[in-house]
Amino acid sequence: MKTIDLRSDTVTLPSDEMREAMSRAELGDDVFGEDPTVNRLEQIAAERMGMEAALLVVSGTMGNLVSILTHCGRGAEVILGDRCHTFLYEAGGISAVGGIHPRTVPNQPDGTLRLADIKAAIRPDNTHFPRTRLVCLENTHNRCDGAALTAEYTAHVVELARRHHLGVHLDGARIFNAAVALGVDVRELTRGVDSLSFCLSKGLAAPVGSVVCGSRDFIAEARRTRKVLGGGMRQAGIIAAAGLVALDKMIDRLREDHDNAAGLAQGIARIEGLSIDPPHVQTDIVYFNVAPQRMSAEDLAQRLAARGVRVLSTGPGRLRAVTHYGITAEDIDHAISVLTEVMNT
Ligand code: TLP
Repeated sequence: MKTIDLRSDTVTLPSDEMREAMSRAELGDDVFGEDPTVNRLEQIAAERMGMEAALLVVSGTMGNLVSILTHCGRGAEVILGDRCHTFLYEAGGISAVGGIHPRTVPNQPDGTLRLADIKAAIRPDNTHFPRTRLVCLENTHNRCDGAALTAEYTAHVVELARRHHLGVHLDGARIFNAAVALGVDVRELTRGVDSLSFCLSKGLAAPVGSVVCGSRDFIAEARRTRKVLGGGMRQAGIIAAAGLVALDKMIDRLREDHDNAAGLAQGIARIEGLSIDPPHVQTDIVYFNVAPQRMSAEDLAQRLAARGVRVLSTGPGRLRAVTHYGITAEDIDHAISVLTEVMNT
């Protein structure tokens, strides 16, 4: 039985071309700055993002942690969305490791933070308060149905942050999904932010790695932070080689994942007992609900898995399916028919 694994776009396996590139990669000791493949990846990533410099890190979690620690000292406060990945799913790293205080404001269903909410959360200068240093955005927004934040919205946040002398960090784990969905160059979505982290190992299908981008000075400092966290890697060109293929070959095809996600969402909307809101899926992430009187989300996920379709149960009555490299339109049709069968038995 073929397994159709829709739990996440992190389950992608590297393409043959990536494996080939990894086996042939020119290597050196990256802690000495001497791995030519890592250096090439960092240079190309920075150019792609319209930033001065870049730094390869192990994961998206490390990318956000390195960035936020580099922006903030202990006791500083970060404004971020209450549904963002850094707040929900990064093991409280900014507090645990950095002594940084998270100040959440509500994420709107489209993944944005209201400008008025950000403004109201900025602390006045008073010895009772932590000092606000940074605003974090997430694009696309994982828990907000994979919504893409527009360039206009990002520019408004950057402008507000500037006025208050705050930095802006962008968790761009899936920033290329946003660029493809909005039909813009990715630089439009990064313009003005002080740092961003994007992942090679999600929709772009590389086996390991994320990249932090920022100014030359910021990245020099971030390199030190990465070292503190034990993230200085040696012959990391092995993974950078796959990352270079990811940037060269895997971006344009994200459109296919978005089409498959839209097809899946349409199929789900037709199945009795399931519902989906909003019905319009913008990128590769599809959240949907199962009527509690029919079965629990865990139950549904288990019954699907027994038939070779894997999705994630993400809360009471709520599930997530993510399309990615290796999932075809036929797989989506099959997944819809399995879902229909499970809901009818
Ligand atoms: N997200 C994973 C899980 O951790 C939930 C997933 O399957 O979606 N930012 C965003 C927006 C993310 O979605 C993720 C991973 C990360 C950062 C962290 O990346 P990794 O897993 O590489 O540490």
